[in-house]
Amino acid sequence: MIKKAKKWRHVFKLDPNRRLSDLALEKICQSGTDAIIVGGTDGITFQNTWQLLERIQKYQVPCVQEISTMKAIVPGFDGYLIPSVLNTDQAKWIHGAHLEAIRRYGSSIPWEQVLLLGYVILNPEAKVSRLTQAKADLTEEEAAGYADLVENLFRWPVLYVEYSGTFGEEKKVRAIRRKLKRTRLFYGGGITNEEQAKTMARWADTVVVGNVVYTNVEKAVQTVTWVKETKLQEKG
Ligand code: 1GP
Repeated sequence: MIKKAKKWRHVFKLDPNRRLSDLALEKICQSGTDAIIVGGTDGITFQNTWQLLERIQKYQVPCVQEISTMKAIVPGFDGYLIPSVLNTDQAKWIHGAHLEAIRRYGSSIPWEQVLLLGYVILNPEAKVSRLTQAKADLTEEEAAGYADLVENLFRWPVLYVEYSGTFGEEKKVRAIRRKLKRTRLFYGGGITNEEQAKTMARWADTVVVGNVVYTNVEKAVQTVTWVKETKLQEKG
């Protein structure tokens, strides 16, 4: 299942720690998005993650968990996304927590269902930025350096440009995109209207939409069409 992530064009990210009505959830699940990511930065528990998964499982849409804390890993998702934050000095967020999980769960980890995401956080105000002590204030060249790191040195499958909560700078996203050939680019952050959705859909293979689900679900649903009707720029 997680191999299908290579084809995702649009995904929603739902936060188990935020309320969403049944009707809104139905609209999101039936929007035509390629997948739902369940995850968030704070207040994530086994229970709220489990409850959200159960509600989403009534629908056909694939549903994966983005793991942010070991305590809330829930079996039953179609796949698991494992973030590794690259622009931090805190080893915990790069690979420390990951090693701890491997030590604890070792042989029972379903590796074929796991996808690694190399995170570059570019919004200094985002909660995730403060939590991971990310050096988010990067120049265009510095940001592009991370793209080289992920594409050419690490050869990781995905680079996730995270602007969580604010719309990103197109120039930086474009500079990152230009370095990537095999690595897939995920973009997330601040998409609330057509222009924003289309701008980032030109550069990012996969566009992640989160917050607007909770503030304007109709707009959120429209982002699926806006992203999918936008032509992705050629790579490299
Ligand atoms: C958050 O990248 C996602 O992790 C989406 O960002 O919530 O700002 O849409 P928004």
